[in-house]
Amino acid sequence: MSIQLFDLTGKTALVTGSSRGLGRAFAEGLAAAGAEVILNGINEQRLTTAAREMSEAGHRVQTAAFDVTDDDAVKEAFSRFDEDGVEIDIVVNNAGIQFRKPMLELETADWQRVLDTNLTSAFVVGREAARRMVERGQGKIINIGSLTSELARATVAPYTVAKGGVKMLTKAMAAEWGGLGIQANAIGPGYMLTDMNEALTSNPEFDAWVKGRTPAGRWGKPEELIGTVVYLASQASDYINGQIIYADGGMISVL
Ligand code: GCO
Repeated sequence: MSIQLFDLTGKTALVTGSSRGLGRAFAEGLAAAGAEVILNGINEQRLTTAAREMSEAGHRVQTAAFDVTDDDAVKEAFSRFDEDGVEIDIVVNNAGIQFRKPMLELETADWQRVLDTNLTSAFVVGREAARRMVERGQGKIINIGSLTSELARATVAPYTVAKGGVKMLTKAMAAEWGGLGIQANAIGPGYMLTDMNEALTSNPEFDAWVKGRTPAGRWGKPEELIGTVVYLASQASDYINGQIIYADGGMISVL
């Protein structure tokens, strides 16, 4: 047994939605483990800044701006990777949005937008990546679930449905691609300190609820997900397939 099991030198990882938040932490973790990282997002300026900061920190990083909810844009991005000889070994389907509204007031278009961004994108990007991975007989797909992959919370129905779907998409990928050399697994983060959760972290009642409800007694920091993403991206997890690992300070295990 050696720590080299976790070494990602020579691998290329695409992380969707990675100019900030959890995606950025995933990208930095994979880069620190040796991977060349492709940052993705739709805001070119934010991507360029993130890429510059990561390069200055000594990481190998590129950017690919495309909209993960646009089927054609995803296909074009992968065609460009093909033309440039870029082979994606690891995909982290991280791109996601939140929209908090009680269902009785929720418009169908907002429901759809959340499903497109948080669930369908993982299928579309995963499919394009897997089409190439099966030719090489190897690849790692890491989908980002949530505590809401298992449990509902009022006001976030479409997110909950999308993240429940991400869990089952992960199993579907394992079922179809496991025999072709691909491992598809998911990470289910707990309540994390990110921009997306700003409305929650700044709400004293919600903050107290999270701290009281989580055995760890605190929110998670994005960098605390790095060990899990590196594990799932590496040879160390070659016989793990279709799993969702909750990195949540123990929240999902207790009432
Ligand atoms: C929410 C949050 C979610 C949680 C996540 C915990 O409104 O519920 O924005 O993103 O942080 O569900 O896993």
